[in-house]
Amino acid sequence: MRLCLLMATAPNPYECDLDGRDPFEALADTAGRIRDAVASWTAADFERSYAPGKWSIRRVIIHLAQTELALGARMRFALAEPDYVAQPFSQDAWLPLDEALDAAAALDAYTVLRRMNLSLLRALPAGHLDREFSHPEYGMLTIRWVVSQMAGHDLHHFRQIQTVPDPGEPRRTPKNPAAD
Ligand code: NI
Repeated sequence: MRLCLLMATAPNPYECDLDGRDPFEALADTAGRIRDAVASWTAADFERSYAPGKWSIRRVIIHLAQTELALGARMRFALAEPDYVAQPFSQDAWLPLDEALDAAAALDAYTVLRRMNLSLLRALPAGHLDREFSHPEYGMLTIRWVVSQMAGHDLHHFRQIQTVPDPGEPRRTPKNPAAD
């Protein structure tokens, strides 16, 4: 896992979560898989956490919606503005802002924003995926890099969600606890 991170050409923190999958294929797939995984859950089920002291699954899904919003906006700024410099955002500062959101609304926001972002990406003219912008911490990035970041980030959190059992099922052990 560590070797994979070292070999990345840019410090995409979720490169290993993708595990070689095509990021566009994963991006189009994971939100629906998350929705299916929690389809039978009640509001109380979403308040369970994937590990002691960690976010509840409702908060994880709020975080996914916020990430879709923030990175979707980042891509649009990068595509629309010359020499765009991304504004970093803190997940821990953002989460309380939307903490009142219920899990069903968070899931809807995440999945609809994903559809909107996929529509944008699929309609991009040739070459626009390689459009560059800068980030104060990561340096020069491209739209393509953000796609890989989003796709790997999804899978990272999907694995957390998968460790929380459906009601009535025994708790499962993560396949790779070290990666969580
Ligand atoms: Ni995250």
